[in-house]
Amino acid sequence: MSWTLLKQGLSGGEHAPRFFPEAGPLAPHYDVVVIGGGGHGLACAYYLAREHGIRRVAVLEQGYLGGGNTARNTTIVRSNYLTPEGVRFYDTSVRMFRTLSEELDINLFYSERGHYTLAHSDEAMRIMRWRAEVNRHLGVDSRLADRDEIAEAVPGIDLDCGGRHPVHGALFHGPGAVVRHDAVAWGYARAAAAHGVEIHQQTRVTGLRTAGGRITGVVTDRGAIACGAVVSAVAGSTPAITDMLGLDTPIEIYPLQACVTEPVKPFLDTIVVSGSLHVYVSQSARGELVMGAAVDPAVLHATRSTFGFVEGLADRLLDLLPRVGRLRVLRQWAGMADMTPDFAPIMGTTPVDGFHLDAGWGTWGFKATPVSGWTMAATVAAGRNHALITPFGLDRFGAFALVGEKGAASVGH
Ligand code: PYC
Repeated sequence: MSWTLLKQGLSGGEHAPRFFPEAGPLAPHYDVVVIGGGGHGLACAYYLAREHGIRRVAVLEQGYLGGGNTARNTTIVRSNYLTPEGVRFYDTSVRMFRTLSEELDINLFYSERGHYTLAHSDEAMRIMRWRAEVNRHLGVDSRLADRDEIAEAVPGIDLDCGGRHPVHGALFHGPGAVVRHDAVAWGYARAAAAHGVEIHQQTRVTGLRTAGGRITGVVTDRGAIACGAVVSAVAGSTPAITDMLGLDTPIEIYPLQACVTEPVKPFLDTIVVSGSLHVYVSQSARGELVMGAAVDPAVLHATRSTFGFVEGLADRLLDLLPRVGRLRVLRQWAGMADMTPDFAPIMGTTPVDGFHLDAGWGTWGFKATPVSGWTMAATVAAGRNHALITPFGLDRFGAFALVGEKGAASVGH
């Protein structure tokens, strides 16, 4: 038992200090209202206050802080995307993650351990080569790996996958990392609050007010507030918010499920992904295998997790890593992935003046947390999209200027 725990138990009422002050009543007016108290919303609020001096900011969270997709992902960070737009954007995120523990003064357990995306066919190898070349052209450390290297890096791997899907090679991405997801949200929350940001949990947005095509306020289940700008960073609840403005997006919501096993001694110190087997797996600092699959096959606005998911995942994982067959699954869960047709996010200004979207993250929102917060804050402050996010505007769908990122998905969809 830790000394702090013992001291608290015996002190009869001495509590650890709160991470951030409890927000009182809502103020009648804020400069910016951020809807969504996950990593993205909190990071945006933090950078608004710290980098742009915009401190009258309220973050509204319908549930508890970081309880949406921030807490429901598999903690992977990487920048080995397919398009130059995606690579530049996620590379900035990786760079920000590397120094985030110091910046937020909290140990995020950022652990850079390399990331193998396995290819089970010549066609898949071609995509890996393509990604490696785009990555390296933009200064990102990715390269092809052969079977011998994979066998050495992934103890116990069956490179023939039970004879069904032999591994031809892989894309190796050195900066691939894992990081404690809840700590990212809590770190941003504490730092934002220290700069004056108010964080209101258990506060549901029920309406948005506009006048003359401009956002003027937010209606909540705790009363209405006026504001100069709104950022919506609500992942699976995006359609519920955009419907309030009659704003059309091509987003569809699919559950994305994941699970962890009981902890075992460290044996896997890299991240392994197979798009063909629909599996990604890493080992956490606690020793658990953290695993996931593709999104569920049908649109659904729910976070229920299913036996069928674990059964299917285990079936495919055991082709790859037969030695983990005796491990028991401890927990499983689901997030709501807001998928776009081109697998790239929707970010920035919208046809409603002052209303900004940070959405469409599909299966890779967590890894974008720092860069999305930073670029969204800059966009709100400047009144125009930050250069890194201009390719991701909502208007790209009407203009047929898609950013085809499907080839960089960890798992097939
Ligand atoms: O894109 O790295 C990824 C990822 C992992 C799990 C879901 N998406």
